[in-house]
Amino acid sequence: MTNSPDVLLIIEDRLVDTLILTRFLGQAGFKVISAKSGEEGIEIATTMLPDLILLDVMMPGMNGFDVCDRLKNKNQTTEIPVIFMTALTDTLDKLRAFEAGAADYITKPLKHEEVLARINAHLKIRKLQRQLQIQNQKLQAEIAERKLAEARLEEANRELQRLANLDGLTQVANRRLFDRQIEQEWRRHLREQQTLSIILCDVDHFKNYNDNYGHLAGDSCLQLIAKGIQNALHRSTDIVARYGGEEFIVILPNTKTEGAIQVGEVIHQAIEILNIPYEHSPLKNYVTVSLGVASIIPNIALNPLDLVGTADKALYIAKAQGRDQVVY
Ligand code: GH3
Ligand code: MG
Ligand code: MG
Ligand code: MG
Ligand code: MG
Repeated sequence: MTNSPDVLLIIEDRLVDTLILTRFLGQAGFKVISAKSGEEGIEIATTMLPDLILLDVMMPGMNGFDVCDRLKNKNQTTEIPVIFMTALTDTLDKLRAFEAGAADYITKPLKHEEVLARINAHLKIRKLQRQLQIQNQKLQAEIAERKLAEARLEEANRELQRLANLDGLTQVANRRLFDRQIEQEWRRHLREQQTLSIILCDVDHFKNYNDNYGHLAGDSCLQLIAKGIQNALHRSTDIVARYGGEEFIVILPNTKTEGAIQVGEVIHQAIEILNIPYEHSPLKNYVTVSLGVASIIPNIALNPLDLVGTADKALYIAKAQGRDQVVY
């Protein structure tokens, strides 16, 4: 807030009226500028942006109504309060003034105290309006900022959620997500009486691999295998998860036994094709996996653990039969 005086613009064709009013308002503490025609008034109003305009109605050239109309239609001047001053007292004229956007209307001969009171009233209203506008702008900015912060938080939460469901080493789903997904798929397959299949995939002689190549190489090997399994899956609904140390598990929704065995073979081959060197392997000279496949149409007497148990038994048999194979 500045302490500079409010600026009043008088638009009036009669010089003597302007002089008297200017003198009085100047003594009242205002800075007064004036124009002697509507055209000049519009120009001064647009460049000086006064705080309030006192506008005569009857002038040669543009009359006051048209001047007010024009000021109200200009962005820069639309909010400056305009008080009409005229000898006209007809109600229709007053209505026309307000239609043109006048803030107020004073009839001539002017009573100075009344002019002063009305000017002060309208300046006060204008100031309050400005404060409201500023507060409103601040509020809008705050709302926008808060919305942005909320969106960022949501995004961060989603990312956190995503990370909470991913295995840190291999970037496939972790056990937590698997447990949730298998429950969900189980219920859906129970409702729809469809076949749900899973595949357990365990790296052969991996302890020995770690012992030979070191734990870091073992980690890299697990990353490659996770990728290999993921790339071997072609349905977007299939999910691979890290089930435990060097064990992965695949959920195959709506997949019958033959299909699941086929996917098992594809994974088996995909890992073979990776050809991860394993010189000391008791089996081949590259890393191999054993896979146990299980399928079921869920019923209420069983639960997902039964399905995992069946796959685990198949995997055990695959190991017992010499590893590097798929068993149903
Ligand atoms: P099998 O053919 O019977 O599966 O033999 P195996 O050696 O693979 O089985 P075992 O369960 O005896 O050993 C699994 C090994 O996997 C033990 C552990 O050192 C290794 N392992 C488990 N998790 C990780 C891991 O995150 N990183 C690495 N590098 N090794 C892991
Ligand atoms: Mg006049
Ligand atoms: Mg006049
Ligand atoms: Mg194992
Ligand atoms: Mg193993």
